[in-house]
Parts: sequence; structure tokens; C-alpha cells
Amino acid sequence: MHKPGLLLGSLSLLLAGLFLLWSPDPIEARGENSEFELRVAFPNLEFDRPTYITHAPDDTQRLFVLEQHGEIRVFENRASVLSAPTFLDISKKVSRRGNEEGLLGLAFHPRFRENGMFFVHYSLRGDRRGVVSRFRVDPQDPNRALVDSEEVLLTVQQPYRNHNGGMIEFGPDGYLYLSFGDGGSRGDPKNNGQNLGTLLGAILRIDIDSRSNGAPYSIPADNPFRKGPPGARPEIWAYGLRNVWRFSFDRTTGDLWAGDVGQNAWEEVDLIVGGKNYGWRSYEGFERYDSRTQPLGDVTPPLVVYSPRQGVSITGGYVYRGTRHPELVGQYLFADFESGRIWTLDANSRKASSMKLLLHPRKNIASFGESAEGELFLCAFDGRIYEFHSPR
Ligand SMILES: [Ca+2]
Repeated sequence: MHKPGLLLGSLSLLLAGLFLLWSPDPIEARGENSEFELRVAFPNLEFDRPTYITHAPDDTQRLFVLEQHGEIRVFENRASVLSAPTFLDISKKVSRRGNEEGLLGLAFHPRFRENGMFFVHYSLRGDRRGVVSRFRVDPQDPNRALVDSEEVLLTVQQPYRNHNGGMIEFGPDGYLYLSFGDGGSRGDPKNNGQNLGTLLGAILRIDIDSRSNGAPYSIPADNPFRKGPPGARPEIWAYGLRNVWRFSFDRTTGDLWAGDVGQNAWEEVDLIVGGKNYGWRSYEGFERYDSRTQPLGDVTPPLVVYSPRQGVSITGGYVYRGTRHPELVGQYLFADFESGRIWTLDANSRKASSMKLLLHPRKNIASFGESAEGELFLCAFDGRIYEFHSPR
């Protein structure tokens, strides 16, 4: 998501923009004849800084949109839908002091239909913490959650207000995965990325269906750091990540794809594998970032990177597995929040050369999300939810 209002960042963006005016850009050129455009998916609905969209796994055809200030709104997946009532409002608990703080993630339990449980990731007001909580739906009203049902599963102190991560999703293994950023500021001053003793700078994997040692969750038996090294947090699935704002599972292969927001040089797409070190702050993209920081273990490089000429804040997306756009099946779609470009990458070959600009709508795309059928939506900070459309 958006980086803090650093003058340097804005300046480099401006320079990158000026550069584009006179420099022909091959990736840009490939996108000019895109068969696709973005279309407002729900013309009657508007949202306040929508940070995520997802569906409930219960065959009700409902969609849920998160608003950064702390509300979840629910509506039927139908273009003519007229309103989106509030499903949950925790805005009193949610901090919006930092640009990247707020209600950041939502995941429905795979057996939501039976147990009514869902999970959220937000920034706590008053105390600078990232919080992951369980909530339950009202058994009398499927479109309303019980605000008092909150059970906090996990919190982490955030040293700064940026780089909070924010994604939360169940894997095909039934475990809950979530991302925390490196804690913020710039350059990871506390080196949280190369530290297995903190939950920051990592993707975590926990079992929320059982409890252990007084914790409201347990550690899956095959988590990579369950048995050490000494001091390692057993929740960690993968580390060396700067700020994974969005990740997703390929619903066909189960692969875990992440967009890792870079510092000043490289935005990355990473294929996340348990136990792997993705390099930050020793590395940014394929390059050394802090030469004094020795990586804890072998570094897994990104699949692809892009530079400020293309964008400065990656919004990780999804491998498309829907049916409406056969040309996109098997492509990983992702965007840049600042430049508004949307790319595809072949999810099978994963070759950097397969990265192509799909279109350049120049919108602040905060997130992608899927319908039950795997059709993609995009949340833009103009308040609209978009979908891909081929006008042919
Ligand atoms: Ca990396």
C-alpha cells in the first residue's frame, strides 16, 4: 500500500514521470492495445478508501468490502445492487492516524457456513499494535456480525505507523496465513526482516482451530521454525519481507503469491515457500540493500521486480482462475498503487519475460479480490469497485 508521504518518494515519482514523457517504454507500449478496460462493477455503490473485497464461502453470493476506517460492508454480487449495509463496524477500535493504518484484512473461516467465524487484521487505536481477531456473525442475521464477539488472537507492537502488512487468508491446508511488515520507518532500522525472533517482516501461519499453551491458536506441526533455531517465533512461515500488503493462494495449484513493497529501487513479486528468507534488508529485489546486514540464511530472490519507472508501491493480486476472461486464465495479475499500472505474469512459467502491462487506468488500486467463482474485482481509492471488461 501507499508509502508514507516522503518527499524523496514523491520526488523520485515525479522524476520517473518526467522521464516517461520523453522515454519510450516497451512495457507501456505493449499495454496500449489492451483488449481490456476497467468497468465500475457496482454503479450504485461507493466506499470510503476500500482496502479489500472478498466473498463469503457459503454460496450466498455475498461480497464484503473493507473500508480503511474500520467498517465492513456487505452486498449481493449483482451489478444493480442498490446498497451495501454495514456488516461490522469497529471504527472506534481502529487507528487511522497513519496513512497505512486501518482495517486491513478479512478472512472467512473455511467452514464459515457452519461456525459463522471470520478473522480481521487491523491497526489498534491508542496503542500502536497490529491486531488479528476472531469475530462471529449474528446467528439471527447473516448480514450482521456481533461486534462484541471479538476474541483477539495475536497482536504485535508496531514501532512505526507504516509497513503494517495486513493480509490475512486461509491456505488450502486450512491454516491461517497473515502478513506483518518490517515495522516501518525506512530501511528497516531495527533489522526486523533478518530476525526470526520477531513476527515483523514475515508471513505467519497458525492453526486457529486448536489452542495450545494458553494461546488462542496452535502452531502447525510442519511450521519451519517450530523447533528452532533458539528464539525463533514458531508462527513464522517465511521472512525477510519488507511489507507484504497483499498475498493470495492460487486456487488451482495452492501456490502462495505475494507482492512485497520495496524501498526506493525495486518492487517485487515473490513466490512464498515455507522456511524461505526473501532477503530484506540485506537485499531489495535482486540487489544488496544494506551490505552490512548478513542474511540469516540463503536468500530466495523474487520472481520479478519493477523499478520506479513503472511504479513505487506494489499491490499483489491473484492468479486468475475465473471463466469470464479465458485469455487471463493462469496469469498472475498485480498492480502498482501509485502509478496505476496493472500487469500480468504467466503463473506457470513464472518467467520475468512473461510480465506484460495489461492496462494503465491511473487509479490508486489498493487491492484485488475474488468472487466465489474466482472473478476478480479491484478496490480503488476513488471509492469504486472495478472489474475487467473486454468491450469487443
Ligand atoms: Ca526480497
